[in-house]
Amino acid sequence: MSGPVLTDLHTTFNATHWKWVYRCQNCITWPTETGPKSIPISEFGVPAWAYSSVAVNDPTDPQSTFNEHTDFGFFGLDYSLAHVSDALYAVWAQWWAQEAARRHSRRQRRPLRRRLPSRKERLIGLLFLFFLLVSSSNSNSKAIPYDYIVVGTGAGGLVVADRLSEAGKKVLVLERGGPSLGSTGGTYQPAWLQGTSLTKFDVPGLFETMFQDSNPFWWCKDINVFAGCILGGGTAINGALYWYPPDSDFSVANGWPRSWANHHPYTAKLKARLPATDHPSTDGKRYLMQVADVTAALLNKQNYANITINDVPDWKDHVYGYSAFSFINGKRAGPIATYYQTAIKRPNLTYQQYTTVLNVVRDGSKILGVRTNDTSLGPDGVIPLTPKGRVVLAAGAYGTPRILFRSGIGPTDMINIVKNDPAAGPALPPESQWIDLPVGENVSDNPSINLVFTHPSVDAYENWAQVWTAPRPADAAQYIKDQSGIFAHASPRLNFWRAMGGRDGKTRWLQGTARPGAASVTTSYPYNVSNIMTITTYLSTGITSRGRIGIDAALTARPLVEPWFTDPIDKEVLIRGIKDLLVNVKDVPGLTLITPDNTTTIDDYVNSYPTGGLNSNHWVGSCSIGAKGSAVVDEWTKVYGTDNLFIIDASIIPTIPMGNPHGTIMAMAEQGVAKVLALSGGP
Ligand code: 6FA
Repeated sequence: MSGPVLTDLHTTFNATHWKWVYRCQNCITWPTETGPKSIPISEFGVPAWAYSSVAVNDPTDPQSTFNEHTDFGFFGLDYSLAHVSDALYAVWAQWWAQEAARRHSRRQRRPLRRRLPSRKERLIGLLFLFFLLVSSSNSNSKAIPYDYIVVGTGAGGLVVADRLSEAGKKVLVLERGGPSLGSTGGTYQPAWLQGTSLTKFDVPGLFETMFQDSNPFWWCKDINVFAGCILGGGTAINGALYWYPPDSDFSVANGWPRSWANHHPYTAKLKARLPATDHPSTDGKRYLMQVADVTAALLNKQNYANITINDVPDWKDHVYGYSAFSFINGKRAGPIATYYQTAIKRPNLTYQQYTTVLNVVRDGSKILGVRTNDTSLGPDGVIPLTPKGRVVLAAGAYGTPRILFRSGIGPTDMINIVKNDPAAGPALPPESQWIDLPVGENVSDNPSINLVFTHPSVDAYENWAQVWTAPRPADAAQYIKDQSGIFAHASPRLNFWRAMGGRDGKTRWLQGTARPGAASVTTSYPYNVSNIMTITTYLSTGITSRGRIGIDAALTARPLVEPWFTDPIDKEVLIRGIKDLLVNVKDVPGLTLITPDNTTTIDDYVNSYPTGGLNSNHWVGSCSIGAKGSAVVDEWTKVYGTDNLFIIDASIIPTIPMGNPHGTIMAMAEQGVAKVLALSGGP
């Protein structure tokens, strides 16, 4: 046998679910253009699922063509738990085959009758119930109350935790993931870093391996887009492109209350704690810069100005500059190496990792505490607030809405999904206390399109495929020695922006990011893989498309309406921006566009781009700030209809910021936490 062999064993379905048990032989390894690929059968892996509701073009033909899937996602699976001996497996497979035959013949003979449980089965059931009762009554009943409970340690949560504890409040910080940087107790590192305290999360040059690892424990497995579930959230695993916010990021025109417009004092606080760098290597030099030179040559033909981008955050039309990062001393820093480090040292702050908040516990509008998955922290996992205490949710654009739905806050259709869940439903407040708010609506993310080029000067750095297992020895040694060299950069090398008018009279900004390597190449051209580079073009501030996120029956957080190109004018503008950019490719000697190639027009390329590929992981807006009736939080970041529940994370940002957002989120958090502290009635 060589190819896969599928044996149908058992199929069941009801009104909502469909289950197919089958045996798949020869399915662990399969050939690809770059050599065989395998399922990591002894480790943790991230399989994908996909479906289409459109039939194949000719159901009678096994070779039939079919449309690409309508949706897809990822989920985590520990394959190592699924091992049995060959002999046991053979027995199991044979049993299922016989059972399938028996069911088939039974169904032919008589109507289905339910078998009553035997005496022994009833006894086991009772014992199980007894065990559940005993184990729940064993939970710790000495829960400690806190002034502030902060949920999540991403770009928003760490700033909030630091400033609240600095103000002397008694703070509990809850994070569902574990440590990331070496300085926080993280230990996950490639063999070449053994003997150092540097982890995957510390080393900027390992950024691309976040997407190539067989043990990606940092991704949230119950969110079907990329999201970091680890100390630092997205800032532990992202590309760390870091932009000081322009005024437009907090403008009334972009949906902010007027009281937020003067962001400068808060942005200044952020800059003082975490200055940006566009030369992250500790020796002050820039490395692997061919892509920057080639892209600059292209943009120079179009009258772009070469600037230090963070020196003039408001200048975003026809400018380019070196990529700027939130790295310090050649290592990932962001809020983890800064705000977290000061917060964790304060005796009035308690940090609890590997703890998931399921819902807030409330009596009508008053929040009494949070319910977690850890029953050692309090009865039924509940941690209370002090009498005037407050909860600040900072669980991210997907994590925060889910906590709200599970607390009876949001659209009724989402809360009803929770109600039907056997574990989460009973924790909901009575229906009379549900709070109807547009949680999950008004969501945006930059639509992004990759353009792949080759240029003879470009060093694609083996497309980052070797940096984990077999880095170039001199580069690895240089980085270990003093955190200088190529490994001190994440992959981007140059960024640019321009403003563009749309036929609706609105201005939209186009951002570009250039880097060595490519996520995928589709071309009819012969090309030299060691010379590939990518320019990602995104549409940012000004986009009018909006989507909706929510939860499904498994309580997985996911897009319900994808937010890219719901307004066709966004797509028109991005296509025009790409065409403008490409006009001068022929004027840069040696530069060749290979994806799309000359068999595909730009319009076709964008129109047929896989929707998942448009995702930039820059989600905002799911709990927007704004006026009562159309928003989720007020100008103090307090959730409407509650007395003491606040949100400070990407979800409250009403429109997509100008650049990759973690700088704007941290500046927002500086201002948000100042407002929370200033609002009377708190502890
Ligand atoms: N932003 C940038 O500015 N520059 C970039 O280069 C950049 N790149 C990426 C990127 O490459 C990827 C793959 C991703 C996923 C994002 C990128 N972003 C980039 C976006 C940026 O990281 C996010 O916008 C930013 O981190 C969002 O900050 P928030 O504070 O809103 O949310 P986080 O997701 O960072 O943190 C949420 C935290 O809550 C996590 O630590 C999570 O574990 C925790 N949490 C969630 N639910 C929880 C629960 N129920 N209980 C306890 N903890 C929970």
